[in-house]
Amino acid sequence: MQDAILEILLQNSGYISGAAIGEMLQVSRAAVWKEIQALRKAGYQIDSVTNKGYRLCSCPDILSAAEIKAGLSTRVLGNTIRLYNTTDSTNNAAKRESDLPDGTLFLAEEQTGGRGRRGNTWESFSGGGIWMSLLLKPNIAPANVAGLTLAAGLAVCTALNAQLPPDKRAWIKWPNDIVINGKKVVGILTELSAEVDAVNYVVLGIGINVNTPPFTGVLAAKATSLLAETGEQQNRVPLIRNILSALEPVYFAYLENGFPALRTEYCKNCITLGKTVKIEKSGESFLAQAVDLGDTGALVIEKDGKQDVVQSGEVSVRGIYGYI
Ligand code: BT5
Repeated sequence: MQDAILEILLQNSGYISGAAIGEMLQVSRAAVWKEIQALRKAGYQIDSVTNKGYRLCSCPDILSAAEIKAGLSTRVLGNTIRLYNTTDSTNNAAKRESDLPDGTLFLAEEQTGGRGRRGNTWESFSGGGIWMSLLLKPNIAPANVAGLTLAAGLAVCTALNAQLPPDKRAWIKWPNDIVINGKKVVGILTELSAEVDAVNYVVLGIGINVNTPPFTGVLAAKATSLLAETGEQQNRVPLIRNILSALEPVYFAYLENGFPALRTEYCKNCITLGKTVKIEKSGESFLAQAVDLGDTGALVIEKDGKQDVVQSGEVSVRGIYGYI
């Protein structure tokens, strides 16, 4: 009921009486008052005036499905939302509930077993981060699923740049990281369940360090947060909405026309191109020039005057002097 009351308050810019809310939800005014108290306790500022009722003044930076949905203009992404205080990994949660509809969004305040690619761990502090996964049911060949990581990277980069100051521009480090000032702020993990020639579902996991505490140890040199880069707490709910809104057209464009539909925009935002990179492939590592992206989103590299292509799933790319 708390979510339903919040939804009503979010839809009303002015005051709405306890009686009117009670009527909408078929509960007593006293029950409404109790839930309003609980919302206040959770950090929502709700003004109340005799004879006028309640008005929502501000929301705390806690994730709320009702708040995300209130200003969401997407057709598919985020239509259903599952929000956890704690879960092992939102990617795992999506797999456990893979019968939910296409576009279902899974979110958690904390992940106890956040995962990166190939068995890597993903630090997922409690509160302050966006740990989200989208359950997708695209009608594409399994071989084309890897490109969804690139589509997600482009959308997240666009959404971040819309709210970051120009001197803190976000860039895509091919294939699946977003970096600011040379440090990783976003990681993307795409997982697939498929038959030989058909996709059952895809889980697109996105981790964003928003207001997370400073990194220590080895991560301090290569990871950062939006808070650390801008010096300001960022509100996560509008950012989640902006990511979903940026992702949906990019996702549909990719489904229809593949990576060529995104290539120009992706290249504009990709910091890897033009750099000398260290490619780590099957236990071997070598230096090469990153020159272009092919029609499937594979990285075109040049080594000893010869061009070659590396696929996102098979390599790690590092800068020669640091993370990028
Ligand atoms: C990734 O893997 O970057 C994919 C991360 C995906 C995380 C999301 S959160 C929601 C969903 N649920 C999950 O369980 N996962 C997804 P990879 O390219 O393998 O990078 C992992 C490496 O990044 C680690 O080995 C660390 O070096 C570094 N790392 C770990 N935690 C980090 C963090 N919070 N911020 C920046 N770098 C981190």
